[in-house]
Amino acid sequence: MSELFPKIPKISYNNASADPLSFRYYNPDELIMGKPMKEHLRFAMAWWHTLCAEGADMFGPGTADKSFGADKDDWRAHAKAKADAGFELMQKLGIGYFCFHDADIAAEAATLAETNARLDEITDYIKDKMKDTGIKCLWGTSNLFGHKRFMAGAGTSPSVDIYAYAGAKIKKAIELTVKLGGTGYVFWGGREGYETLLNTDMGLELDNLARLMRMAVDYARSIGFTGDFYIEPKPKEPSKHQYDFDVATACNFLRNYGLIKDFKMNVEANHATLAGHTFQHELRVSRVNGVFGSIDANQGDLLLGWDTDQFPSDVYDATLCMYEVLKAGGFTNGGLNFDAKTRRMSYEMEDMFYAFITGMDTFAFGLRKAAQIIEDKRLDGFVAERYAGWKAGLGLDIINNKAGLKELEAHALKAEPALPASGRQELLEGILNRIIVG
Ligand code: XUL
Ligand code: CO
Repeated sequence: MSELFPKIPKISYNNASADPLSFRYYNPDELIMGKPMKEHLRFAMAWWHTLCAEGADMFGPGTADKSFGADKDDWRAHAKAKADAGFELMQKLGIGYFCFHDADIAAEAATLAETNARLDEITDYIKDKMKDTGIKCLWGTSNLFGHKRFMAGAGTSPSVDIYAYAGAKIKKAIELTVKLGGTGYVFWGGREGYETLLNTDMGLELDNLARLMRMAVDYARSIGFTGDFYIEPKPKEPSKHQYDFDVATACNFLRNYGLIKDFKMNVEANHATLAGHTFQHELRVSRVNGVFGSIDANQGDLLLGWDTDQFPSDVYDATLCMYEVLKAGGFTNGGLNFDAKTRRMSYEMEDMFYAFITGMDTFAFGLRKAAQIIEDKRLDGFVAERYAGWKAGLGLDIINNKAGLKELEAHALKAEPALPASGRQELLEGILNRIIVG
């Protein structure tokens, strides 16, 4: 098969080169803290942005051509051309995984049965390409937000028929994920929320959403899926309010409905900032709740209030992200999926390669620096020292549930407490800067 991007060579690590078609920081086999960079980072390509999105916005149509030389009215030819382009891109960049929605890999047909037949056919094709290249599926999902039938939600739809349709799509998407060996299944509920409470039965909607997730877990386990389910929190857009607002809200939902043991989080950087959190915050909340799972790596424009899904270039954020990843023990079933798209003005495929190289290098840099932070020990040491009082005496008794308010009062009556030690934020930020800038 002829190359779709003949001008793009295989991208390799060349620390000394100024060539933008090379990696400056990502050296896949180099060991960082005893593990190859590629295993730490587990980069994935998002089928939708890379192979489908053409840059349309609210005010104008797409600017990029994602036909990849095929007739877009011929679903089969176009679906295969997209797969060919995706595998060539992943191979040239050395990306080991991909993520997909059902709707990304084959255009929806007139009936569900026909759509499912298309999905069966194209996943045979994709599976063959996976076998030839060794590229794997990180996670799959179903698009339950694009079609107008889902305007009022899928798992939270007021319509029983649409709820059932959503269930059928989830069932198929789980089957496809299992067929492609995916180790994750994502729930992102863009329309699982509301526009106005005046027309919304929130209690019923939440209960129904949980019921659908329970059905998904039961079915997936029954057909041998051993991977993780993920909730991908996002506070808003397209809904005014989304029920999986942020990691803390999603954890409460999962615990409330007894789903927490099957689910983890797919944290997306730009969703975190839309929720008024830092990316690091969402990862830390996942980590302390034992639900750190996977990452959709992108960044937003902090001056805009919507999800711009930009390719990540912020090395500071990437460093703090990778610090959380290392502290969580690294990825198991998850990875770093670039849920990111090039800007509308960057409409050439060459731009896609620059975008991935910048994104991958940003996270490779972040990984290197995060490892340095841990090896340097000053930041972790400061935190350990700050909480040293909890290692002995009354502190330890409290931790071991051996003290109540009476014991606290007896202690407090002995002497007025000294002020807590300085938080030294500026010192710590300076240490971090020195490590990052070098
Ligand atoms: C939307 C978003 C989705 C999910 C998968 O903001 O992030 O693409 O990652 O449905
Ligand atoms: Co995402």
